[in-house]
Parts: sequence; C-alpha cells; structure tokens
Amino acid sequence: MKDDLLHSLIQRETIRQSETMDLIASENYTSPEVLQAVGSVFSNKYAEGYPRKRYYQGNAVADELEELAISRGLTLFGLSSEEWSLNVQPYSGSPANLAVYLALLAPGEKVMGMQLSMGGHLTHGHKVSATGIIWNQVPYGVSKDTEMLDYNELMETAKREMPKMIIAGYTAYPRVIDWKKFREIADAVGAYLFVDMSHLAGLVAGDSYPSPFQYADVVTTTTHKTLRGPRSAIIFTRKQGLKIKDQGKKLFTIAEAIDKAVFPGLQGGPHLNQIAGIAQTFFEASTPEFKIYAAQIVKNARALAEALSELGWRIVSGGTDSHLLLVDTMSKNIGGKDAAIELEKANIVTNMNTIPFDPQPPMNPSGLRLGTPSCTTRGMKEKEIGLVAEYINAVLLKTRTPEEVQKDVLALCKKFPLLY
Ligand code: DSN
Repeated sequence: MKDDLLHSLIQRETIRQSETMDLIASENYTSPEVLQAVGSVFSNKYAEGYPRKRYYQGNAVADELEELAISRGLTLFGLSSEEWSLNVQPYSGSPANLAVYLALLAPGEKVMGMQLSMGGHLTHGHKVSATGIIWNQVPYGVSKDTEMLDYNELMETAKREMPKMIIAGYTAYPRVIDWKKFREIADAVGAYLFVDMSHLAGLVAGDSYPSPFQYADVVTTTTHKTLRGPRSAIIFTRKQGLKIKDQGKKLFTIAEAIDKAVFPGLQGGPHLNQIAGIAQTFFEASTPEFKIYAAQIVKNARALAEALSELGWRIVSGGTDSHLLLVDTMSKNIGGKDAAIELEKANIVTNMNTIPFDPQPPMNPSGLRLGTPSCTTRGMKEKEIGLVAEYINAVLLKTRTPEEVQKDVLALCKKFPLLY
C-alpha cells in the first residue's frame, strides 16, 4: 500500500542529504547494502535471548546472523573470542552505556566521567541522565591551558574520589586519548576502565587512531558514526579475570553480567534487522578500502582545521588528531547557534557545541563542532576541504551571501554524489 505522504518525506530527505554538506561529526552515509539489511525481513522476527538460547521458535537463521555479526566484530578489532565477548544487541549508544553501569555498579557508586560541557556525553554521568540520577558522577575536564587531557590531574582526582569506574572516550575531544595512562589511573584506584569509542570506532577499525582494547575492561561503541553502519550499538567485554556478584550473590564474569544487563535487564527482543546491518558494516570495514577511508577522514579533519586556522579562526586545542574539530566562533563574536543557522542557509550542516570552560550558555555556546566522516564518504579530499573552509569563512564573516555560497556547495555535492 503506497503512502504518498511518507514516500514524499523519504524523497525529500534523500534530496536534502544529497544536496547538503554534512559536517556533523557523528553522522555518516551508510552503504545501500547496510540500508537494505536494515530494511530486510529480519525486521519481522522476535529473538529474545542469545544465539542457541532463545525464548521463541524460528530463530535458526537469526542465530547464524547474530553469530556472524559477533565473529566479524571481534575479527575487525583484532580480538579473540577466548579473551573478549561481544554483545551486538544494544538498541543504541545510550542503552549500551546504561547496560555497562547496570552490570558493573551498585546504585549510588561513583563514576568518573568527562563533563558534557567539556566534550563528554550525557551517559557519562550527567545529572539529567539516568546515569547521573542513579549513580554519582565525579566530573573531569580538560586543562584550561592546553584544552587537552591532563593525566596528572586525572590521577589526583581519581585518588581523591576513588571512583568504581572511569570512562574515557568523548563526543567533542579532537585529540588522541592515551588509553595506557587511563589504565594506570584505573589500576591505581581499583576502578573498571570503560571506553566509549562511539566517535572513534571507524578510525580504530581502520588503524587511524590508537586502539583501546589492550587497556580497557569494557568498550562500547555506536555503529553509525565513523564506523558507517546502522543506528545501533555494541559492547565488547574482557572475558578473563574479572568477576562480579549479582544480587543473589552468584559469581559472574563481567562479560556474563553485561549480557544479563542488556537482556533481560534493559531490553526485550533484539532488533535483528539492525544486527544484519551491523554484520554488513563489519564486512565493509574489514576491507583495505575502509583503511584508506579512515585515514582520509583524519587527513580531511586536519586540512579543515589548518585551513580555518589560516583564515583566522581559533581551533580549540590548536588542531585535531581525529575526525572532528571545535571552532571557537565566539573568538569572532559569533555564537555557535547563530553560526550553525547561517551555515545551514548555504547548505552546510553543522552543530553548535560548547567549548571547554565556555562562558556562553549551552543553547548558544561559543563553538561549532565540525567533522569529516560524511564528506570523506562522498570522496572529498584535502582540496575540496579547503573550499569548504572558504565557504564557512565567507558565510560567517558575511563576505558572500549564503545564497551565493549555496550555489558552490550544491555544485560540490553534485560532483561528489551519494550512492542513493
Ligand atoms: N549525538 C551524538 C553526537 O553527536 O556526538 C552523541 O550521542
């Protein structure tokens, strides 16, 4: 039954995506094959439980699908099934992170997480999130001088507060994170090290950012950012060594505790269609082409930071080692929200963002967060990124009208089309 109204909305969104320059650091364009997997008949099936241990009949194929996704995910990140467990059922990043808390902590225990305004995430213990309502955040940030992590200060905070879990991995931190230092801090206070690599997973898979697996106890990631898969999330958990007691005081490995927290703790039936999309994503991310893609994302982000910097814009921390950068628009007296609205008029889509120690309110903060995963998927390289920097500069400094710049953006988008 054709729904003309819905069809036209899908058509319009397809056109919007193809005709805009997406610089939102957490977005990407999946392959048509990922979209096909997500829209497949796996959407019709219930599969509560885990492979070979289901509560519904008819799951022989679903079992194979989930096992395929798990084995591909472990291989992609160079992990063995003896050492690491992978749960591919979380519906998205926030439930995945909540499952980690539920599994590893008792209510009220302390979690050391980066403040949202410094580049953290709501689920890293912010007071409006369940993670901050049920547990106690020990907040940390970056150094005022360098706008980068100060590991000595982190060690002092951890020793003073004795958190049960430390979270590393952020939404607006452009630099390399020293996972080894985080391990040392966690070990010094007997805390779990939980890495949320949602923003970084594609870069880690493509060998363009240090892998956290040697050091972390648990690693979560969404699958739709740099990894370029469907909207979903996964949890890797170290299998050996660590044990935890449930309320009935039975002893579990933390991997078992996390599986129990995902289902039945937080979720019902897994979204098998998303798991199919994840399996396809891992297949794509294990190719040599994906390594080239990941490296180009970082080259493009560096090129964007350098070009904007040369045009006189202050880049938070002076640059980037990853897929994203923060531009201090307030250094030119333009609020982040105003900047994002102006850029959208020229078909450049971004998001306003706080910068460290932001004197401005979150609804019109001092910065813009820019990321290169999407335009890199389109095939753009440093040369085109240089043009994008010029367009941003022209719109924000009003040297050209947004309508004039929009024409150039449209031409660039047409030259680097999407696959759908
Ligand atoms: N919304 C994501 C981001 O933009 O970073 C985090 O959940």
